Amino acid sequence: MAIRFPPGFLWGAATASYQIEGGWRDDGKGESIWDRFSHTPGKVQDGDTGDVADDHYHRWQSDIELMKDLGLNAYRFSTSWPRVLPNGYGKVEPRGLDFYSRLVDGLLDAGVQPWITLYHWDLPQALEDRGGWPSRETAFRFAEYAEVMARRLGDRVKNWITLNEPFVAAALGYYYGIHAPGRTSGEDAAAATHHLLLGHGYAAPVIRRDSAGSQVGITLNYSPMHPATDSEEDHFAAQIHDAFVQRVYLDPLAGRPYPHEALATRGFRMDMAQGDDMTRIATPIDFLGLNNYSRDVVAAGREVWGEPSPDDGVARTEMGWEVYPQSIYEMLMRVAREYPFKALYVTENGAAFPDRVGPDGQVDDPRRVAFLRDYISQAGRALAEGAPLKGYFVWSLLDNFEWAFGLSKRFGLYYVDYGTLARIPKSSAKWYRRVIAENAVAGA
Ligand code: IFM
Repeated sequence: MAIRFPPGFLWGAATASYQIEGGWRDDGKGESIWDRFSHTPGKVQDGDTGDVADDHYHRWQSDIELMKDLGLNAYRFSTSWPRVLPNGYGKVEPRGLDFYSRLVDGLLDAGVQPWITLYHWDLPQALEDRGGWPSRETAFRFAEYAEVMARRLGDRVKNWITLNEPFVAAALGYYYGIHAPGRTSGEDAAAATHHLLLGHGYAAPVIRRDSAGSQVGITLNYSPMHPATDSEEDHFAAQIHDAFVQRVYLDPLAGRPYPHEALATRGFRMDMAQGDDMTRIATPIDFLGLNNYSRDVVAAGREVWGEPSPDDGVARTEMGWEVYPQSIYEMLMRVAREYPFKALYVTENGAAFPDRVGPDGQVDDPRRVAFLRDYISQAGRALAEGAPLKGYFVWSLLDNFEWAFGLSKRFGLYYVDYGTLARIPKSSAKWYRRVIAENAVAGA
């Protein structure tokens, strides 16, 4: 049975600056924490870097053609802060800003709505050197950067996302140390969490002021937390993990306090708020973006990011993440039920599989087609049951630099040959083109 979506439902695809642009030193761009991290031996698989990545910085025009071929309504991309402000603040690099301005014009000419994410993890290294996100100053620098972007692009860009997955930026970057800048301090991670949210709170009204009529939101990662067994301990562990990964963002954005008690069980103290910080953080947003890939199965004492996946015969993607389509439904229903956000967008959903170019030069990826079909169907189910879901973005348009995994994981609708940088549409691209054209997804 086909699941139909309402007229005007937004179909998109997403990318991020460091993951696709390359051109890491072009046109006056400053160093980002990911440039520094990926150039540090041992940090990224196979020593890969984003120096070239998909070379989108030079191939953006032909990449827009790919979007046109798909019939995308919207393209979510991030802007690189150090490309525009090489020192993180102060002097603007006009060539960096011009790049994004040309990209936006190209998208609009192609009939594709630009959706900008201002921070997708590539902090200027100069700001990390001054303390990074654990420093309160970074929140104010972020708002200044948002102002530069909104002033230049706000006449044409009407959809803005302040931050992508602040949990990942704070926890993986400052606590687990497996992402840039590679720090491992609970205190720093807690401070980074607060200052990321504060940066969002200061930036959102600035964007609204300088981009008339725009919609402003923030994107969080979300995995339903399921207890591994029915034991009380596992139920408790799942609740704590939910607070640690999700509620620590959702609650203050909705005007509630941080989930202090739950965080304290893991030794986290969120006591760095000053003055009207919590009111700032709760500044009204027009939509909430949610990224979903799977659920987490949480057992007491094992609620650690990056645990090896149990060898339990469950279908998994190449990331080791369980294929669990209902997770997107559970996420949308829970957020719709418990939080007051008026509009929800799935701003990322997708899967990595070990795609290969066949002898006929084609890339057939039936597992990704099945994955997307089943997840999108579950999103449609949530919408039919009342979740205010307005749109959906596939992660990702192109295979790209998957952070600590380097170029080894392929999430794209388009395959990228990293030797020639040629793009090849996978079967999933052709399948998604039909979904967009029909505004419907055919059942299994
Ligand atoms: O590639 C990332 C993206 O940058 C943020 N969300 C998850 C994706 C897959 O890991």
